[in-house]
Amino acid sequence: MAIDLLSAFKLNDSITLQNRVLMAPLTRCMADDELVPTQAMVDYYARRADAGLIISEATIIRPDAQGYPNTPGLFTSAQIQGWKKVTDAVHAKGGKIFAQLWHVGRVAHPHFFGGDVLAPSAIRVDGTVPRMRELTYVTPKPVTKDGIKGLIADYAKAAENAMEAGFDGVEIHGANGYLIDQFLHYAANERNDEYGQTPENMSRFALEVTDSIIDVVGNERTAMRLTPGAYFNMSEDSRDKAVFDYLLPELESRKLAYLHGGIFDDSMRFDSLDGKSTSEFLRTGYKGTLVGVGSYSFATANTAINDDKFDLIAIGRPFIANPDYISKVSKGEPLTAYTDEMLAELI
Ligand code: FNR
Ligand code: 8K6
Repeated sequence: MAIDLLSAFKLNDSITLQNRVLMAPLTRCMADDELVPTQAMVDYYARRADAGLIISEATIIRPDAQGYPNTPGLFTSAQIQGWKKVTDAVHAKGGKIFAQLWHVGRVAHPHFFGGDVLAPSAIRVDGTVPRMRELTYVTPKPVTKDGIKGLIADYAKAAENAMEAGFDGVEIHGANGYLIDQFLHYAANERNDEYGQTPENMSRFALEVTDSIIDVVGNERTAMRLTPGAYFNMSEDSRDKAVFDYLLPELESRKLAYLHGGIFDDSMRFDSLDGKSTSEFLRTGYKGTLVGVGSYSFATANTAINDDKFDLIAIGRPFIANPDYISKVSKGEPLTAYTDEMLAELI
C-alpha cells in the first residue's frame, strides 16, 4: 500500500510525528544581540507547527561556536527562556520541535566572541563570512585534548538546556563543514592523536559528542545530521568514505531518533562516495530511520519515500517561502517560489 507522507509516523516509543514532512534547519540570523530568540521567531516557528517535526535553525552551544551574525544560542538563561516561548507556541498548536546544536569550528570568526577559533587542525577555510564579507576566515588553533573534553561537556550542557527550553529532542549538527564534520574529513583533520589518521579515530569526536548527549536526553530524543560528501566549507578526499563506513554502523547501534543528510541538492553525486548521492550512501550504510533532503518537491519526495530511498523528508527553502506549506501540499494548492530576498524577513 502506498505511503501517505501526510499521515503519522512513529519515530520510536517516545515520539510520534503527525506527518513525514519535516522543516529543515534554516539559519535566519534574526536572534537579538544577546543571541536570544525574539517574538518574531516565536511567531515564525508557530506558523509552521503543522510540520511533522520542526528542526530549529542551527543554535550555538557556546560563544566560540559562532560564525554568522545573530545566530541564536542555548548557553544563557535568557536564551533558554527565549526558546521556551518558541517551543510553547509550537506545542500549543500541536507541533514538535528539535533543537539543532551547532559549533562551526574553523568557520567561526573572532569578530563575534574575541577569542581563538578552534578546529581539529590548523587548516584555514578559504573565503569570508556570509553577510559580513569584510571578515576573512582565520587559521584555527588545533583544539587540545582538554579542549575536546570541554567541547563534549558543552554539547551535553546545551542538550540539557534544550530540554529545559522544552524541545522534544536535539539534532546534532554534524554536517556542512562545521566542527564535527571537520573531524570527519581528511581535508580538515590532520591530527596525529586518537582523533585523527584513521576512520575510528576521526569518528571518535562525533561519537563522544553523541554519547554525551544520549546520556542527558536519551537515544530516542537524539538525532544526527551528516554530510558524507564534501560540498560546503570542505573539499573532497577519496579516503573520506572509509570514515563514514565506520561511523554509520556505530551510530545505527545507538538507536537514534533519526539520521539526516546535510545537502542542498540530493541529485549531486560524489566521486568519494563511489558515485552515490548523499541519501543513497546513507541508506546503504545505515538501517535506522533516514531523513532525505535537498531540492525535493512534495511530489519527488513522495516518489522517493515510496521507493524506499528514505523514510522522512526535510523541506528547507519552500518552507521559508510558504509558512503554510503543509496545508498547501495537502490541498494540492500552488506554492510560492523561494527567492533569496525572502531571507531578509521572517514571514
Ligand atoms: C540552510 N541549511 C542549513 N542546514 C543546517 O543543517 N543548519 C542550518 O542552520 C541551515 N541553515 C540554512 C539556511 C538557509 C537560508 C538555507 C537555504 C539552508 C540547509 C538546509 O537545512 C537544507 O539542507 C537545504 O536548504 C536543502 O533543502 P531545500 O531547501 O532544497 O529543501
Ligand atoms: C546567512 C547565513 C546562513 C548560514 C547558514 C548556511 C547556509 C547558507 C546558505 C547558502 C549556502 C550555499 C550552499 C552552497 C551549496 C553548494 C553546492 C555545490
